[in-house]
Amino acid sequence: MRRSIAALTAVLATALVAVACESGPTDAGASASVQGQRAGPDVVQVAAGHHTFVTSHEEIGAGWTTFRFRNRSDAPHFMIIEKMPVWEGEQKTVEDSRSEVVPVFQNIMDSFRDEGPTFPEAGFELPAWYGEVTFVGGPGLTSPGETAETRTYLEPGTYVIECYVKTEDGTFHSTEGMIEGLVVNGASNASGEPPRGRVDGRVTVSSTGGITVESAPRRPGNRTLEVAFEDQTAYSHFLGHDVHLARLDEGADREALGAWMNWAVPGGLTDDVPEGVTFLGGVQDMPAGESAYMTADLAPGRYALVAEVPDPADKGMMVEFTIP
Ligand SMILES: [Cu+2]
Repeated sequence: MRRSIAALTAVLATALVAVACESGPTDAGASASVQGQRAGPDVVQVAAGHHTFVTSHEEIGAGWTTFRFRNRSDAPHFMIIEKMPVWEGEQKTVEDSRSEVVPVFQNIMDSFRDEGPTFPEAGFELPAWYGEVTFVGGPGLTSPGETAETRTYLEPGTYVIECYVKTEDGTFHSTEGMIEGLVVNGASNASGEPPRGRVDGRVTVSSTGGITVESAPRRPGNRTLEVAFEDQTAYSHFLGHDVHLARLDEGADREALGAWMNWAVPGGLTDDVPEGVTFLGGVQDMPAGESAYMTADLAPGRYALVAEVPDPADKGMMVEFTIP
């Protein structure tokens, strides 16, 4: 099951990851964290631009790693992290995703829109190795101007980061170039127990129980939530479940948000986010039994935790909490 999820998810994910070097870890801007967390060998800064990722590191040590994800564009983005397999003795890389996965997912999306394939030569079949890709979290949906942090454990390997939000005409951000590589080498980053600082709440997600808020932050401020994946599966959009945090303004339309959370329908997961919804990050798909941590600035108000799956409310995967 994990394989099939990974395979399909990877296809989508591959569509959009671009990494560039924005600022080094010794940069003044980098060391003064927006979220108050100091820079270090276990912190990677990522700036999302117009269909680009600019990262502070292209190679990092292994261990618990915080991705500080700043959205500097005018569209929503996320950063799913995919561990690439060794297939028939060959390490797959971002180049393989760009050439064999991204075009196929775009063609699949084109067919959902009753349009001819953008990449006719790529066809509609994902490569066999795609089934061996493992999704290991990464920052969730983040609205323009917002900063999100997600801390996840990375073992040594070759990774791809990507965003598969779509433009309003149905082109994946990954197709536009928002897909990049990341190498995790054999050295430990020597970071301590996860996460740094305290944990203010805990959330679980499962295919049978949906999203459960075991404990929620009780006060406004910079707050960290543990997100634990009790299981993982593949839904009708080929992908597994994840958890995104959204602030809901007065008048936010829950129904519109639920419909938007499915990439496989026209209008779903596009640059056009439902009104009154501001995404503040989250934790992308992870294997069963694993956890990651998300950190966001929470003002008093109403919040939703929602999965990027078809009809999340019906699956118990759209729940709310309030910061008084
Ligand atoms: Cu994007």
